[in-house]
Amino acid sequence: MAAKPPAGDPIQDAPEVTPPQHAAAGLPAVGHSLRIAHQQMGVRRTALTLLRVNQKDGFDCPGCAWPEPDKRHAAEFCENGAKAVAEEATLRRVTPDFFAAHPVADLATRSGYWLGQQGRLTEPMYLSEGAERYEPVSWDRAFDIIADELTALDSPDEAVFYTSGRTSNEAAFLYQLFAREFGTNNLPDCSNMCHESSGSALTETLGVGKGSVLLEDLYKADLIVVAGQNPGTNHPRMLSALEKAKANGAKIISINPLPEAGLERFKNPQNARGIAGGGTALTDLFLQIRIGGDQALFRLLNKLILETEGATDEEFIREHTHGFEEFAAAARAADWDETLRATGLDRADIDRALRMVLDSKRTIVCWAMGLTQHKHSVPTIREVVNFLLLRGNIGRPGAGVCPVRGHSNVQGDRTMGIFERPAPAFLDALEREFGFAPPREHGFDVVRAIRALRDGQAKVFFAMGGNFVAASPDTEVTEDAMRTARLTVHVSTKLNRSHVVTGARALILPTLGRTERDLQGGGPQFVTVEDSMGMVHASRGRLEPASSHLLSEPAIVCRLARRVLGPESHTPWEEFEKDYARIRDRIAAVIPGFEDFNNRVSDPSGFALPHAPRDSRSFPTATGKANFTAAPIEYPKAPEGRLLLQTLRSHDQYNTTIYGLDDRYRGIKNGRRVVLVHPEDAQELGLADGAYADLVSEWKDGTERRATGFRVIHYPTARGCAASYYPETNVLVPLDATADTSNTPASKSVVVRLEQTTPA
Ligand SMILES: Nc1nc2c(c(=O)[nH]1)N[C@H]1C(S)=C(S)[C@@H](COP(=O)(O)OP(=O)(O)OC[C@H]3O[C@@H](n4cnc5c(=O)[nH]c(N)nc54)[C@H](O)[C@@H]3O)O[C@H]1N2
Ligand SMILES: Nc1nc2c(c(=O)[nH]1)N[C@H]1C(S)=C(S)[C@@H](COP(=O)(O)OP(=O)(O)OC[C@H]3O[C@@H](n4cnc5c(=O)[nH]c(N)nc54)[C@H](O)[C@@H]3O)O[C@H]1N2
Ligand code: SF4
Ligand SMILES: [Mo]
Repeated sequence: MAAKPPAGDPIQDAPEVTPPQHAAAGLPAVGHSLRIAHQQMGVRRTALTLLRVNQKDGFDCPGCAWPEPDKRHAAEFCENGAKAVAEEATLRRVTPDFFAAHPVADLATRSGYWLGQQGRLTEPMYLSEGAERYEPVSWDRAFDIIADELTALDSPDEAVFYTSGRTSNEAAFLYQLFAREFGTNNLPDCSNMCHESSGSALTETLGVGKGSVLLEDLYKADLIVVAGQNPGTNHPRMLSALEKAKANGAKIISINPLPEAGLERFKNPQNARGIAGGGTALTDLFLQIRIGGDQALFRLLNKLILETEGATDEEFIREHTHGFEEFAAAARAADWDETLRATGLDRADIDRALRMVLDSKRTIVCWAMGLTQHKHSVPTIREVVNFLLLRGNIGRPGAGVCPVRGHSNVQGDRTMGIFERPAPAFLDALEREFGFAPPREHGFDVVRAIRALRDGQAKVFFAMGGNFVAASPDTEVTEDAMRTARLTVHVSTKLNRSHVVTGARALILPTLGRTERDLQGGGPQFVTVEDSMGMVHASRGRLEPASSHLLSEPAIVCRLARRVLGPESHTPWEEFEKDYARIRDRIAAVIPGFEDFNNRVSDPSGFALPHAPRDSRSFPTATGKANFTAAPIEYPKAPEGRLLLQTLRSHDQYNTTIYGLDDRYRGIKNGRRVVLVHPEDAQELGLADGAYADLVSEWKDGTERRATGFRVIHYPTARGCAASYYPETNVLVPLDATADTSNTPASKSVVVRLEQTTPA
């Protein structure tokens, strides 16, 4: 198995390297984002659009799920938010002429970057069986084609309905309702590849699979631990929150194999100190951990807390928790030597961290993909929970768990029922409200959906957004699996790889983006989203839609449902399409926390969803308490001569959407096929800075996977570790390499060997 850069692509990957930076944002960031925006949408549209991002009467930034502060700046967006908006509000168009000029076989040789650069999709397109090109198709005919394939299935469980995380609450609610009325819980989503490990660990230990802190809590914390997250790139406005927390006296520990510029120092473009001065140093203590060493680190810290007189919150533990004794026994057995091996840290660093932990009365732990995408991610996050429970850091101001979400509405989609393993109470509520019997059997998550396609158990693949084949692991296996489908359908804004690796027949259904006006029979509509901290608010697009042929996501689901389900469905799909307030009425009736939804969402600041551990220190778990847990310590080990590779994001991409070929903070320009290796590891492997190598992943069943032609960059990562960009390296992640319990692909700890080659 080998993956090369696509042939025939005019975009050349030729990495240039300068030293990594030590600070994020500031004026260059704003200048850079405006340049990208101007290229895509011109000066006037740029100004009009960017002024509306995250404003109370504007649209929710499609960039990430970081919450907006209540007092908003006129320019309440960050560099990467501006890029996300420009990507969507671009004036470039992909028309039927484009598809006439480019057979699918040609498009399949293009890079994801090139495909995305072609612009917005404008008309529904159909690839009929055996055809070489997509051709325009009417919406009615498109729904007929889908209905024909769906009704021909032997069982509704042969269909898979994927969701990416930009879909609004309204569209997501309708989509899961449609899938369940059709008869399946096959509702995998990007969360399966993202924060599923957080959801699994938090549901089991705290009873709610979401973060327990609000923005104000960050401002009140004494200590904020940022583990496995690169906010300078992926949640840029989190840096403003960290800056404010520091001004209020907080200390910050960052735990990361890479020294990420944004966590070192922040030059806030929105204040004088950031513009003229040196900015704010954010991190007080940097723990440069080996990949996958976090569980061992938190376990040892827990042991040290237990060994410190008076350091635990005994009353909280007694009143609110379960399983303390068993956990404490495991923690006391934690071993210094093993911890130092697992983490690569030295004793002095851990002692320093302990002092900061003990000095803090209010501690928050924030994390993202560096904690969730390993085989042992669920026990790792459970150990973080143990760490917080020990000192009573759950359910009080300035303290708690803060899994920082990715896609702008990924958390909301879950709340709306996009989940392959829905809770019985949720299904009961659907049944009561809509008068049908929803399927009770669990459906496929992402990895199981790929296996089901591969093995012929799934035949229709429908995606509400996203780029399934590029985002999923084991690219070649996934692409082959997709090709076995009878029909693949993508509701999309932009062209991507998933449109060119298709089933026997394929449809592209173009849809409105966040920035665009959504006019329906009942007048102008808005949608709602939920951010990473459980705040729900409205989002209203204002731009003229990219094409007059676009349908909104709710409209697509409503028309599809009417066509597929016919008169047997008693759901008022037509009414829902006309007036989204009617959808919100039903959400209010089904989902706890949304009572009086239409009324409450008219408050421009939105409203907070209830969170029992945060609000009242009550824990809806099986034991009725917060659960301490005790799992064996695990950490990934690479055999002699091998490295642990993490697959991560550059500064110029949004998941599989590539904005450009630079990774400014890491000092890399004009190329993405790079692998960052510690200079001493590189030396031991005989790889000079600038050498070229293939990355070969070695899986325990003896299979190998290869990605070719990477430039080796000597870089100050932790020893024994390497880093390279996703999605180019997804080919290296075996489909079976997943996290225990959550089944999330373990894309942050891939064992690789580097084979030197000559440059292409
Ligand atoms: N601009 C931009 N914004 C985005 C996205 C984007 O692609 N571009 N994607 C969005 C999405 S969907 C998500 S989920 C988030 C992702 O946000 P992040 O999780 O910040 O994204 P990654 O680039 O995967 O970075 C993982 C970080 O974890 C570190 N890390 C890797 N392995 C380990 C480990 O074992 N332990 C520790 N302690 N650290 C480790 C890496 O060095 C890196 O700093 O961002 C969202 N926001
Ligand atoms: N190796 C490796 N793999 C990973 C990760 C990793 O760190 N390493 N990260 C994982 C994570 S955290 C995630 S979240 C997944 C992401 O997986 P996905 O969410 O499937 O991928 P995206 O790249 O975000 O999807 C981009 C596409 O979404 C479409 N789109 C954009 N906006 C809209 C919209 O408003 N509506 C609709 N209908 N479509 C829209 C566009 O057509 C665009 O091409 O990837 C995962 N895969
Ligand atoms: S932090 Fe995230 S939501 Fe906020 S402006 Fe930046 S990309 Fe958009
Ligand atoms: Mo994500």
